[in-house]
Amino acid sequence: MAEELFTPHNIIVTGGCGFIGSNFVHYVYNNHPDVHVTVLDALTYAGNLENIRGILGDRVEFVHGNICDAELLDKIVPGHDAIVHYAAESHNDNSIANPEPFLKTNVEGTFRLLEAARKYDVRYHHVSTDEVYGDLALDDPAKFTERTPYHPSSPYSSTKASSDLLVRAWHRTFGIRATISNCSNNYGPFQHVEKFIPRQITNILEGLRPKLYGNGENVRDWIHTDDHSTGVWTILTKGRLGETYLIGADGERNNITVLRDILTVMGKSPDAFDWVKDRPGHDRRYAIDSTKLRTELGWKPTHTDFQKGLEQTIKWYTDNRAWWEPAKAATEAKYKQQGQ
Ligand code: NAD
Ligand code: TDX
Repeated sequence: MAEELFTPHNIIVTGGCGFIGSNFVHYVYNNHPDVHVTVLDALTYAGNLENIRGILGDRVEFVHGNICDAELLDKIVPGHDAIVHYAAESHNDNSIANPEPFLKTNVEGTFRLLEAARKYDVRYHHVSTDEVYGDLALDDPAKFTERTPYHPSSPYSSTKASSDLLVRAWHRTFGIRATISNCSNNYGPFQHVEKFIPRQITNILEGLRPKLYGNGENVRDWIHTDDHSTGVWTILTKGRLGETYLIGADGERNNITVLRDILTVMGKSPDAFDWVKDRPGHDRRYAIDSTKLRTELGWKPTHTDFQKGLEQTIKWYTDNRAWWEPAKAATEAKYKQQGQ
């Protein structure tokens, strides 16, 4: 296993009140007690301070602000030794309905952070997605690797691809100490009810029927968010500067299989769902080959029992209605308008 090349003490986590960012903050809090975390989050519709409230204190501090705010970055970045950048507009359907915030946050926001990392010589890790590679055919044995050409399909994935390219240019031209990770679909606690798995679970809990896009055959490569956290930590501390690493846990499943699993675990008929309008430009299949991260840096996922992870996630949403109920009605109203 590669030696730690970088020992962070005082990191900024952008988007640390969102789904994956807040799970990462919990991971650092629980596993790296010598590390102080400053969460920088604008608390958009997707951010929720409740996700980290229980660990706020000496080791986890919260700053309410926007990553596009250069003056704010000038105030908070000095004194930190790394930025781990999770903040984003993250939902494909929203990017189709209204792309502009995606350009602002994902492209301009990344630019501002890169400039701050350059000015204050701070290590920078960029959290990105496998969607930058576009999609694969359902019957193609191939998976994405770090060498797959960029070919994004949606406004969301094209802004994430743009941000990755900015990071590469800032590393090469200005020498900023940067790494990039591209991860597959995450699931677990604190995921917004707009996303596939939480939407279906909370629909069932509310007495609504789950909604499946298109023919349900689209494949996603599921990874538990805790495995994403260890992947990012491994790259932050051991990754080679300027490199990209793919994070994935060999979790390919089509949507209809996942939906039927959810229905079955929740005691419903596996056919008790509605077929709805497909997503425009809907990517068919994502699949990650994470050999580089595994062999070069010695990472491996540990939450690979998808059935068990799904059952735990269903239990989490069942036990935490107060967390998701405030967002549910507005989310479903938006989907209804879109015919989904
Ligand atoms: P999320 O939508 O749940 O959370 C995004 C967070 O960023 C929220 O807390 C929000 O308030 C904050 N934010 C948004 N705009 C901001 C701004 N301008 N300034 C400061 N904060 C802002 O997203 P997520 O699903 O947790 O995704 C986190 C990151 O991981 C994103 O960069 C996403 O592209 C990437 N990613 C997600 C997945 C997935 O399956 N969800 C997979 C691979 C990569
Ligand atoms: O109600 C639904 N019904 C449905 O069939 C929803 C919300 C989704 N779907 C389908 C669309 C996708 O094929 O389920 C699949 C997963 O959808 P999302 O949860 O919206 O995720 P996806 O578009 O795959 O993108 C996610 O993974 C990659 C994250 O939202 C991105 O931030 C990440 O980069």
